[in-house]
Amino acid sequence: MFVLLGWGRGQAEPVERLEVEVLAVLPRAADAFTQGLLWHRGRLYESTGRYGHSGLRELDPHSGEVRRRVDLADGLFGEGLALVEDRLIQLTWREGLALIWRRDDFALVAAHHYQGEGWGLCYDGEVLWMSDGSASLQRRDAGDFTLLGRLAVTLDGEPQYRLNELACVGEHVYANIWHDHHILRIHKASGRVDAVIDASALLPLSERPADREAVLNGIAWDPGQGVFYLTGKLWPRLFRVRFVHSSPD
Ligand SMILES: [Ca+2]
Repeated sequence: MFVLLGWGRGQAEPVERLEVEVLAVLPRAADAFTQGLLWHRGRLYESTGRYGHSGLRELDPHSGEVRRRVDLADGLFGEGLALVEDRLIQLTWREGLALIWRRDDFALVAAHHYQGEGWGLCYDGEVLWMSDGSASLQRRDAGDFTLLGRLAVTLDGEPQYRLNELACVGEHVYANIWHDHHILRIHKASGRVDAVIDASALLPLSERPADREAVLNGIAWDPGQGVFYLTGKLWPRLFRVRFVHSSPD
């Protein structure tokens, strides 16, 4: 009996506790209310939010400089961003519109409609993963944006709410949490969080904007270098980082 109980407990693999190793600190435009961030072939693409300030930008990941930008109509609040082939897909918060942009020239070529709120988005090469502020991720068709299913996200069996900006990396979806300094590594097959990354050390308090919504948001993966880019809403800095095991005290 005791053996069986012990065996049962032993099946739950421990959740890894990771922290952020900063490789580079980059300046960037502090007017960006970042809602989506992705890396592609030496460029960063960013979706910014807030009504009247939303847009799509291309940044140089070395200088932080804005290379291209296009503004959204005042009635649209930009959210998560993903790249499918040569199309950037940009969510909107409460407008139910996924805007399809041609990456080459930032021409708006189409839009898909969806129900509910749009928060984060990433593409894993097969399907899109989308967050909506709840404790589950939506799986959507990369072609026509049809909802394919939902994945409940749990940490030690508990639902994890307010999943926000996303990055698809192999078998995982990384999600930063709204108004929190943690990033979750979510196993796509099970929804189980198998690592928690503490990103609290990123931006010194002295550099934090006064705006209470200026929270950690924005995670992009560069597969060539094996590094992540992180930022926050209205933050004056971008960070090139790795996730590493916490150093023992
Ligand atoms: Ca992202």
